[in-house]
Amino acid sequence: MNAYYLKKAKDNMPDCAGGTRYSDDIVELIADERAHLGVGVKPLGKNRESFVTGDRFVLDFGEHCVGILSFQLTHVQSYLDAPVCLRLKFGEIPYEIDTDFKNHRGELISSWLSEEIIYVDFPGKVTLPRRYAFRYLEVEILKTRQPVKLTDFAVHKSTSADERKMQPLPAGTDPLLVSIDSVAAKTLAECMQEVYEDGPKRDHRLWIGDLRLQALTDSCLFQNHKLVKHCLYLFAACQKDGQYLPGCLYDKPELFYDEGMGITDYALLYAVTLCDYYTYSKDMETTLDLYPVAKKQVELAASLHDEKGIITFLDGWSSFIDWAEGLKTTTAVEGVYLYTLEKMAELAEAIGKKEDAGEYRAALQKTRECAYKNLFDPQKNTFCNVYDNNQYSVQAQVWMILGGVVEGEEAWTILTQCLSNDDYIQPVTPYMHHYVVEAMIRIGRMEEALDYIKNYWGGMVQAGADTFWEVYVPGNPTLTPYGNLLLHSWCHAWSCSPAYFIRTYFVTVQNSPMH
Ligand code: RAM
Repeated sequence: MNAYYLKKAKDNMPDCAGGTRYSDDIVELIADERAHLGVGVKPLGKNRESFVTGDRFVLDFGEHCVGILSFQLTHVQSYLDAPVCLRLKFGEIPYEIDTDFKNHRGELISSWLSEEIIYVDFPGKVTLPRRYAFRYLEVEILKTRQPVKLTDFAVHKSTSADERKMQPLPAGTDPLLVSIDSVAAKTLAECMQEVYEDGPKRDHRLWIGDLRLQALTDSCLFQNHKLVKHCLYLFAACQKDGQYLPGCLYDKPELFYDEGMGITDYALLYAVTLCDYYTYSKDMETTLDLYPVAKKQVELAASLHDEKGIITFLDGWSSFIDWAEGLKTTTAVEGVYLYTLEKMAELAEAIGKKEDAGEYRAALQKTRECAYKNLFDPQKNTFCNVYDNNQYSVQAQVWMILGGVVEGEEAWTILTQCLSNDDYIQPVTPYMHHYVVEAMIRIGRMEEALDYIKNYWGGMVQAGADTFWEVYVPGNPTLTPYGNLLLHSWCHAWSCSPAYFIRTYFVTVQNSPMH
């Protein structure tokens, strides 16, 4: 680990705070066709206080919470002469409470599922040691010899977002946009802990792809530049000669990264995150400090281009782009490289690195030409090539547009012919949908971009989301990259970016950094 960068990361530890949320509101789970995955809730009023073996209830905290749970357990009449055994089950959405965790099958380990069986020896306040992400809590009294009183259920919440800094959208804004913006802001705030976690329920990890969208959106909402700085320094501390930065890292109990977690596009997006950081913070000192790390990512990618000028992958390194099954990614990753080059050219100019800026611009022009020549099929009028086994994908078209390989009307025709066309692999994650919107905005299709946001993120709002999900494919609610929906994160960082779009391009917000 690089000790200098690690110290800088530690010097910039964000503060986490958050109030306490109590609930004694109970709900019943009901079958509801309109609710996501067919499970909704019906309010049943206030909880009673006294329980015996076999009782069960579901509390609704009224909002997604990340924090520590506590409650009071006391006797009703006589002293509790034997331990009380409880089962506590946490759910971000009603479906998780409704589905037996024992039925879990899938690729991710089931220890991520939040369920505890606890034994309480003495009456008093019970505080659980772990942090949970949930809105619904199911409590089952598995064993008690005497009736027992359970009250004062509370979550002691945690976030590094200062929600007071968030400006409201002006009166008269389209209510759907207001809802999308507030769900996005909530999603981001919940994922803002000591790092930008990808999801507070699962992973709890700092991934570069998620970080890029979180930091960008945060700049328009809570402006926690210190958190961005902390995360950028953590990654810088992981820099190793001749290698990209790792795709993700763990910050607890101490900084660690997995050598096998190499994601080419994410390493490049580190540089993009630094460019964005400078745009919003104008923090020259940090930017200059981290610029060499960003530059290294670009240099390495440049050196890995083949004789035709197309990117190849470092041994043992993969790519991400999207969770779409079977997706081939060379074209898209080439687009990420070009997108990064353009941002780095702008950054280099802004911080007085004129020579670098010139080199980035020259590389940009040359590499765009190579990409058009070798990755575009003029007969089919689409990016389809041998590098990607002649596969058609929206992901490839979007990233070529973002890389500036095609522009204007030509780009728009390419984009419209691939969206909703079954011959093409379609985006799966809100992360990839972010880049579809960015591509539309890049070529000036503002109205279409706004409609896209309303349809896609608005679709989640209409299906009852109060935080945005990790995976969402309209019309295909059971699609899962993990073999099981129970392991999805229902408050996922990379889904928070519509607030960035809305506040940057579609609504004028007071004191916005961009207006
Ligand atoms: C999953 C998470 C995370 C993402 C990686 C690539 O583990 O969804 O957000 O960045 O995949």
